[in-house]
Amino acid sequence: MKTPHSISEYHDIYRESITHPEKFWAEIADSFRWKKKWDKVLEWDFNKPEVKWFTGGKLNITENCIDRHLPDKANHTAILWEPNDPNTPARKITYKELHEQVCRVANMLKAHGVKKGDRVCIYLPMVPEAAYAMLGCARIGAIHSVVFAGFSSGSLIDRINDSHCKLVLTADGAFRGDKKIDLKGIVNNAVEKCPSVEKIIVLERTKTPVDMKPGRDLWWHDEMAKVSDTCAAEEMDAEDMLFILYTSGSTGKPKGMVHTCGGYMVYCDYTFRTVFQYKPGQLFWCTADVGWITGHSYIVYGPLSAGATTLIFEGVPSWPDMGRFWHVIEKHQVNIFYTAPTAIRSLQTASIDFVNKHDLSSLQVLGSVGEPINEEAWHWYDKNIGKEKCPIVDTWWQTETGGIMISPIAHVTKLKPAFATLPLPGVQPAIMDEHGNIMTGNGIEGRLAMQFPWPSIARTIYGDHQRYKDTYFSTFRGKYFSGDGCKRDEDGYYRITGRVDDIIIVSGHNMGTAEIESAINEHSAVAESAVVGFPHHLKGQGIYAFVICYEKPREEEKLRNEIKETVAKIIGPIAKPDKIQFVNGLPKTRSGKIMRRILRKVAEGELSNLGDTTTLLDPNVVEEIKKGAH
Ligand code: 7RM
Repeated sequence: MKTPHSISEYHDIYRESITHPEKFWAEIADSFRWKKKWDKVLEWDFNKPEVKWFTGGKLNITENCIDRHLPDKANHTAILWEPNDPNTPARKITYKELHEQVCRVANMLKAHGVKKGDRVCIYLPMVPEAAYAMLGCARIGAIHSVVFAGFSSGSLIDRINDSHCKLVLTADGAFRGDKKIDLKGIVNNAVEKCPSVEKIIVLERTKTPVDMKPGRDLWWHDEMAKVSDTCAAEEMDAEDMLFILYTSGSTGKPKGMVHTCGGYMVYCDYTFRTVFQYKPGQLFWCTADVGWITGHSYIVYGPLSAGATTLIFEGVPSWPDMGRFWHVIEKHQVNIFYTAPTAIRSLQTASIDFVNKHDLSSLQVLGSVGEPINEEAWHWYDKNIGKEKCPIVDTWWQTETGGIMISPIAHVTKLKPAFATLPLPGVQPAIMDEHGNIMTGNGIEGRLAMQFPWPSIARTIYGDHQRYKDTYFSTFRGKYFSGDGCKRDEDGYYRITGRVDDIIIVSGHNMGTAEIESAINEHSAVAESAVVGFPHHLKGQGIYAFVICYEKPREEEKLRNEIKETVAKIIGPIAKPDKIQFVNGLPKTRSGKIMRRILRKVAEGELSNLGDTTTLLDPNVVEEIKKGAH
């Protein structure tokens, strides 16, 4: 096997993986169920850019995630579902039941005219049906575009229209702690502006009364009952699209990252087994939402491909109390727990009794993802949750990378708090200096790039290959640029220092500053705005907005609230600014570019050292901003 079990094995496998990458990945890919083997392992050119893995290979990912486990694992639990309300019984879905449900969804989609290559939007809460929906699309070769159910109708409209989704799978509502979210209402508002949508299939979850438009809207349970529970898996080319997932960009428009069938499957499965050292019979829980890449790769595709039991949690960490995660771990005897630093930091502020009243002895491996984990949170997680006996895998990766890239391997890599440590086999990072040269040696800091393709790299941005090229392949010639800053210490260990571009990571979610600015500007009182991140004790980064109004605001607090609500309506509540400062001008260069570097310093409270301000058009603007900072 290619999965290292000791650090010396890691070094051997790593060396082999970069000297003979094609041989390395071919041997891993060999263990999957292919309808036809590939002709060529890899064709690539980062200058074009173009990447293709396993060309000529034919497969269906659902056969690998479900059918191939059926002989032995038909009655094993594939999905363990823990509902929002702790008093509602959990549900176990076996691999056999998963097969039936996925086939039904596939047949239901077909019955409503969905064909291979069509796009289907999934806007569902964290219920097993969300996984059935994704896999049901994949079964027939339809391309899913999952939209996080916390996004508002504005975001939904942009995402549906960008990829012309034909059908939307949603629910009447969603439970989130003690709140109910009116999903169908949000979808109804959205689709008025989405001419491509022909049908909406609605899962009954909250039993909230909803408006159903005859001829367009259908109930999930009615449609599922009409179709058969078997469905042949469509033969897909390794390079056919599997899904589109939107991620924020540095312009207002989100980027539809495209992942393809073969490479994504191989990489998700391999990294899942390797990083977490998953053993048959273990229960794996990733707390992400399926609306993010982490949910795609490590709730659905990775664990199911490995034949694991994956826990899907509908609720929130803070309800009914701050001990919910720990309660779920004890209740179901979770073995591997994968969460985000933002969740750890917020749970860390609650009384330790919420942790200590639960037996967490089933835990064997802990994971972290989404943003740099600070040392304090790392130690709290290690001591209180892992009881100093569980390795913490700090996994660095991106929507664009499809799977984990730099991470410790559980029980193998010697850990260092707040370090993502070492590249996984097959991953070839480079740290670049400001002139675009590779920095060699250790004890260095620069920007993180990749020198060689890996199987699950996103192949393009849906409908905009030029933007894909500009964003990822133009900063450094012939290399993939991640957008992150990175250090390599004396031991050769990698530490990700955070974004170097206009993306901020709020509670582990990517937000484009431009996207938030354009939402703020929708408020009729606002003339212009500039958004930057600032260190936030719980969220990692918070959102700080500098806002210019047409007239001096009379009631500042009221206007702040209105602006926050505007943003919540257009993007979603997660994008609400934490701080809003009204200003008369923004620091701009002569060419009119906002000098975010200065705003960032102000937002961080570093007023005395703003760096070079000589290129400013009007230095007075900065003095005024400094006075009003909070
Ligand atoms: C998986 C995911 C990607 C961005 C990425 C980083 C940041 C993610 C870590 C991290 C430091 C980590 N996809 N990031 N994981 N930074 N250490 N372990 O989060 O597309 O939503 O975000 O998240 O800045 O570029 S994502």
